[in-house]
Amino acid sequence: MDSRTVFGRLGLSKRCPGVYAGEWIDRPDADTMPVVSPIDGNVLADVTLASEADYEAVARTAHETFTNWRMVPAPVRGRLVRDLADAFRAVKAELGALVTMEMGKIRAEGEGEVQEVIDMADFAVGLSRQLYGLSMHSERPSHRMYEQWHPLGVVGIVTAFNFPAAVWGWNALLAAVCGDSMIWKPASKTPLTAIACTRIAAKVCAAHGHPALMNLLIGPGRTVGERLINDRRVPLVSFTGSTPQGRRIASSVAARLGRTILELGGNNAIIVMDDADLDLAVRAILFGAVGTAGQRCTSTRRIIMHRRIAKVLVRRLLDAYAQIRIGDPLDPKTVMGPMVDREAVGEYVTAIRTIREQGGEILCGGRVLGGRTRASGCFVAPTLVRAKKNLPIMREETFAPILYLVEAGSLDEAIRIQNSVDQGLSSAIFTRGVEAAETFLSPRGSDCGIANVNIGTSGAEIGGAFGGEKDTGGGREAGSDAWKVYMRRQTTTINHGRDLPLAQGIRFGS
Ligand code: UN1
Repeated sequence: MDSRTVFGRLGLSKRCPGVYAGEWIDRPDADTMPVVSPIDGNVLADVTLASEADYEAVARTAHETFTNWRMVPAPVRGRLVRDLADAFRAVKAELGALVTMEMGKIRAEGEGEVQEVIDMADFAVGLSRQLYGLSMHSERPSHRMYEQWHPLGVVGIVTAFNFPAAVWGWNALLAAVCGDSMIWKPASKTPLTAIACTRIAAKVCAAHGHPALMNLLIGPGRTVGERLINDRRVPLVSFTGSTPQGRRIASSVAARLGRTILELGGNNAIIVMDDADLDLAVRAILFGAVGTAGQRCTSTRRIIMHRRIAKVLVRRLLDAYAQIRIGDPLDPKTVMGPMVDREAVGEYVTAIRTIREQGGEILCGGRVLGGRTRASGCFVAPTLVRAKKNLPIMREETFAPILYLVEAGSLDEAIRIQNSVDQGLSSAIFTRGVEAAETFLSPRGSDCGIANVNIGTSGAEIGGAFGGEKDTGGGREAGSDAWKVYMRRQTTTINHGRDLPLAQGIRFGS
């Protein structure tokens, strides 16, 4: 599929407005930004950027829409989301290809990401009839007590380049059934996917009479991002990105007593025990470490291998790494495409230098891949690093296909190493033994938000709550009861008697 077809099917042009507030805002004097494909370095389109005045227009419109949308019954809100699911189904291949062209993940993963939006929409439709509150027994006679969940307000959704559609879907589709309107500020590295998703959403929302439900704001974090974070009309900010940025956003939003959902850095490890099925483990490690060119929050960054199988596992990983097909991510045979841009490649290069300085042994990879077909300069070799001891750099999340291999002599030691980093997103163990598996899942096991057995660290389904502990920020998105953060809880007590008994048996006055 070429970019012409994709642009045509998704309604994109060479100049795309980057602001949507119930209608597309395109001022002729707006600043523009080129979107460069990491595949070949070609400019895909120019995108116009929001000014601070545009922010105000978006925020005002989103808030107005909220005041109407909150009064629509939740199951009726679900119908809009059901139509959204169908609209995304209809362009799954094209939107998946756009993700590939814009940020470089392979076609299968690009389409998988769109599927994640569709799955999330299906989940949200069901949820629209299940926004349950509890009812309690009142201690007072002729009293009824229960809780209900009301829409919250305008939700700010700030997303990263690596999942340019799915993470918006996690938030937007829950927010929509919960009765919230929203403002999406996508990463400036992936504005086209955001524009395409918003175009799809806008059409459906308009058909349901709420054109400004899902708004878009592409612009610099310094100006429009800051406005969003500090805006009291936005009671919830959902942020996906780095830990330092998340820390800053959290403190700004907390200062005005707003809520945040933070999905920040990961530093995910797989423990491979001596009784593991190594076929499974190698396949999971490959997908986790090399998938999306190591640029998922859930990417596998560390392998903690039991000393008894270390030698054979390393040999098998070296064999597997030698066969990874790196190249054009639009080619179905490719397993790893480019990194998102040259800046990301720069970080990879710096990390490789640091690894060498700290005494890590590069077993394979460790270099930028040149050549005529790789003119964009964004292709790198996936890298295996043997670390005799914990290198300081292993504490950091380097967003690149670099995998550290360390040994452990026991399960306890492996868990200690696994938990020794600041981040706490995803984790996994490969073992056939119930004792090791259950210990890993027990309170003294993995300290992460996600803990898997005989499954890698990445590729979670939407049905579970997604997120992590410690420096990962503590937020939860997508499935389970993640919806509750998008609503406000109201506890209600109704007196249907003729008396006014007080709680705690207090007698007041006569
Ligand atoms: C992310 O990297 O920010 O579990 C999200 C996964 C995907 C989502 C990753 N479903 O790998």
